[in-house]
Amino acid sequence: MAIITLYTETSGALTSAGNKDGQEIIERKDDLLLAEPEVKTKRPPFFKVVLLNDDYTPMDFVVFILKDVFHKNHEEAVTIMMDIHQKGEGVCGVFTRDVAETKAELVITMSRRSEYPLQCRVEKS
Ligand code: TYC
Repeated sequence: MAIITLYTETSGALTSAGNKDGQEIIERKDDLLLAEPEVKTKRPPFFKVVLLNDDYTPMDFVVFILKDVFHKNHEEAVTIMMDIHQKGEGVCGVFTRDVAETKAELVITMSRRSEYPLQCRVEKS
């Protein structure tokens, strides 16, 4: 009898198996004589939010954004802002796709409301 094993957890607790006729059998994992199937887990992709330098957005506003949107403390925010100011761009944080996109939108909305041209982009990490 061929048993197709479908592991639902890796802890050695109850697992579910089925025989050829499709009947479900519940066995303990350590009672099975079958080879361990590979359990592949995948990490979610991460995305960087990159802030770009410009000549018009005040430094204080960028520091405010870094604190408010990216939860940096004052020192971190000043360091990141100065880094962007000197190098042209810099990473504010790494997030899952939805979080990165929401933060980037927030940066743009807040900047435009204050009539600053601050730009940012989201890029795969
Ligand atoms: N270059 C700006 C200035 O001199 C400051 C600035 C820093 C602007 C970082 C944007 O992402 C930025 N006022």
